[in-house]
Amino acid sequence: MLADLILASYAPTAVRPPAPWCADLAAILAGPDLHAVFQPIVDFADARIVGYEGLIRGPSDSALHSPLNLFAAAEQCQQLLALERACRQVTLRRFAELRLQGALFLNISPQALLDPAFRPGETLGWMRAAGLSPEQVVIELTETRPVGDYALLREATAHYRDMGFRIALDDLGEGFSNLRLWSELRPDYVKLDKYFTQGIASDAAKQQFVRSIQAIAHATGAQVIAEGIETADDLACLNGLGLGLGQGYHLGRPLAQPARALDEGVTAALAAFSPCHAAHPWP
Ligand SMILES: [Ca+2]
Ligand SMILES: [Ca+2]
Repeated sequence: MLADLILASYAPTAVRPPAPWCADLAAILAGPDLHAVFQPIVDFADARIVGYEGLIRGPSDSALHSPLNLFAAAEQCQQLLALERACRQVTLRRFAELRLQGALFLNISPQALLDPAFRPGETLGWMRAAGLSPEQVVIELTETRPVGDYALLREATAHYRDMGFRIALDDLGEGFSNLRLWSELRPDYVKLDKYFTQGIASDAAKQQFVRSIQAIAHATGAQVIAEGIETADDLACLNGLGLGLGQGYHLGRPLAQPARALDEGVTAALAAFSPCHAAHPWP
C-alpha cells in the first residue's frame, strides 16, 4: 500500500504528502539518522572487488528507512537536493572510515550536478577531510527526471573529470534518454539496468542486447557493469558473454559492513567461465 502511495505521488496530479513526512524528513536531515551501506562491484576476470556503490538508508524505525520512501518524501517536500547533499556527506565519510578497497561509486543526479547551489568545493572539502582523492570516486549519474540541458551537463562532467573523478551512467535501459546521455557524455562506465541481466541465462533477446551494448562500450571506451545479478546462471551467462564487471545480491549485498572478498563458490564459478544455457529463440 505504501508503495502504491509513493508511486501515486510521482503522478502529475499528486497531492502533497502528509505533513509528518516533511517533518520527519526535516528531522532526518538535521540529525545523524542517515546511514550508508555499500554493495561490492566485482571484476569477473580475477574475481576481485574493485569498488562499492554507496547506498543510503533512513532511520530503521521509520517509514523513511527505505531509500524509495526517503527520496519520494524529499521530492514531495522539495528537499531533494538537500537530501542528496546529506547522503553524499554521509557516504564519503563512512567509505573512508571503513577503509574499503577500490573506488566509491557515488550516486548524484544530473539535477544536483547542474544546480547553481551545488558547490563542488564542498564535496571536495568533505573528501579531503576524509582522506579521499577524486581518483577514488566514480560519480554515478542517476537520471530520475529527463535531462534538460545536455551541453551544460557535458561541461559539468568534463569539469569533474579534469579534477580526477570518473563518470558512470546509471541504470542504462531504464531512464529517460540515457542512450543519448551515453553518446554525449562518454562515461567511463555504464551500469546496465537489472532488467537486462535478470533471467538473461534463458533469454536470447537479452543476450543480444548485452552483446550490442558491449560492442558500443568497446567502441566508446566504456566498461559495462551488469547490475542486479541474483543467480548463478545469470552470472555465468554474463561472464560467458564477456562482460567484465557486475553487481548484485549473488555477488554481495549492500551492507553497513560489506564483504571484502568474494565467496569461494562465486570465485570458482567465475573461473569456470561457462557459456549461457541454450536460450529460447528470439520470436
Ligand atoms: Ca546507482
Ligand atoms: Ca543502478
